[in-house]
Amino acid sequence: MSLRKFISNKSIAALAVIMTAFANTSAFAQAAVAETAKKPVDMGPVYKSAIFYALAFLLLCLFIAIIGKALKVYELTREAQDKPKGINWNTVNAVLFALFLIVGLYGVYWEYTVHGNMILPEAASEHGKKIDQMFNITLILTTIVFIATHILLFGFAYYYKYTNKRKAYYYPHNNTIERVWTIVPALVLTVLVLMGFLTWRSIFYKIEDPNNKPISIEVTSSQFAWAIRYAGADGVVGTKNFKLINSINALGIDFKDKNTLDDQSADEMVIPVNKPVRLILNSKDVIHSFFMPHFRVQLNTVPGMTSYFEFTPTITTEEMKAKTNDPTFKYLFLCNKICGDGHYKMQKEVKVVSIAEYEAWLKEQPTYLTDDLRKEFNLPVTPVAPAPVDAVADTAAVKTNQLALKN
Ligand SMILES: [Cu+2]
Repeated sequence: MSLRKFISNKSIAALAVIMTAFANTSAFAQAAVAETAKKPVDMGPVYKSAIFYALAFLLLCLFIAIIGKALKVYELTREAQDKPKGINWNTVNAVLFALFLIVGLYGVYWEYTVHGNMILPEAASEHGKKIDQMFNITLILTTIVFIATHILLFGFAYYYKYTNKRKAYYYPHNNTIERVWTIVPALVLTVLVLMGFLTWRSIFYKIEDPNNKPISIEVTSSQFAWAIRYAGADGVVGTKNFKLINSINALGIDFKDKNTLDDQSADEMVIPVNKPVRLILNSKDVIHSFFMPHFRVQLNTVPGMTSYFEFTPTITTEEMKAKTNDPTFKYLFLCNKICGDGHYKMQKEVKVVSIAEYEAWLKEQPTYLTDDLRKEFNLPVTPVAPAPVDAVADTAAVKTNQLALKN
């Protein structure tokens, strides 16, 4: 069989396949129309369905395959007629590389300008500013390196495309270049790592201001909820023991410890602005991650182990609503570790308020100690009025409690 005949046979076969495919599609379409006519179902706009995109993708593949085949036919025809090659694929590849660079760099610019606005608002905590500064320095450095290396990579592929006027130069090794591209990144990374280390150290090991002592809040994670415990008037979150966990004592609080008697439970986290907050974090079942994105706070909560984090909120919820121009703005804390199928439910609101609002809110929160728990721990059923820590020793009620504890 001659080449020309082979090509035409092949083209007819390909055409037949395409025709069959289109015929089938139209048969499908007819069937679908008939079906829709029978019972009208509102499927929403067509572009919202996954099948639409799957079909569009298949159609694109088919289109590319047809173009590919047509080009092949064109080339084979030229070859059969002993004509020089019609398409210089080296040039096509080189131009595609250059196009990819331009489109890619525009994509980077677009990402930074359009999605750049979607990142978190400014840090709402003292140490958060340092974290953001570190993040920005790293981002600027890596962006410069990213753009430079990609211009070189795609630029070389375009500029040094194959031509029979030039021969490749064999250049296997250069010690100076090796030294430069080893030492420069090593130095930059050393500076970045040291900066990270020193920033982290300044966040964790800071000297406590005796005039502005932190308020303690305990957060316990479990699948799939958070329990918040405030220290109460004494400022101390009392001890827990997992062996005491039962249906009425979900956290296993040890009420033999007098520091627990005024501990309060809360459904949301309310914290005063410009006052340090000491978080006491632990977990009842698996490892979760306590995450407060706006305050740049994240720490694992680990069963059998307590972790701590101290931070100072600097922007109230109301101020942030104004700054972000979003009246629905809410601070959140959430779980940042896939801990099971209900993981997505693990989030609670954080409200940053003035100290006066905080104190008023705290008064409304119930104590963990209920009458049932008083009975279980042999404590007098008359509730103990929360009192300042200095006055606690003088309170008759506490004396009664201590007596009860001794018994
Ligand atoms: Cu989780």
